[in-house]
Amino acid sequence: MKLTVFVGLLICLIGLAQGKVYKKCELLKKMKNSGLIGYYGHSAGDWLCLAKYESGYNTKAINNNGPSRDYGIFQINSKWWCNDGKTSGSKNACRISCKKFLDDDISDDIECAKRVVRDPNGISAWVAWRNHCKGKDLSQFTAGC
Ligand SMILES: [Ca+2]
Repeated sequence: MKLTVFVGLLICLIGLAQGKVYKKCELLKKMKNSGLIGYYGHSAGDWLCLAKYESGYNTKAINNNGPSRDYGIFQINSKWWCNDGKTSGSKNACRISCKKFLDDDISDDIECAKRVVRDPNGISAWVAWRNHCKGKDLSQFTAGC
């Protein structure tokens, strides 16, 4: 019985180390401290709305698109930005393993998101931003923080 509890605890701890679901205000604070808010003119509302609709603030989110996959809180794509070892013709523009976008430290995710918005498409690279955030009142995303 004791062993079962121990193994259960261990699995929980491994789970915590591997990823997390951010609270809105915690994510906002991290984004502010990393210089993402205001970067290339994009607001806190833009980034929180984007992350909400892309991943539900979950760093463990993965979506398989067939030829490529989207990883982490910003759903960064393996065709263009990161290397997952199974996407043919990956550009890996952020020069990073996609696995790094699934852990609970989002510093590297934020650096890659900055790289994405420096491209001509800017924040429109994210379909969820275009569909759910663009031109909308985003004040609910920062309310209470
Ligand atoms: Ca990371």
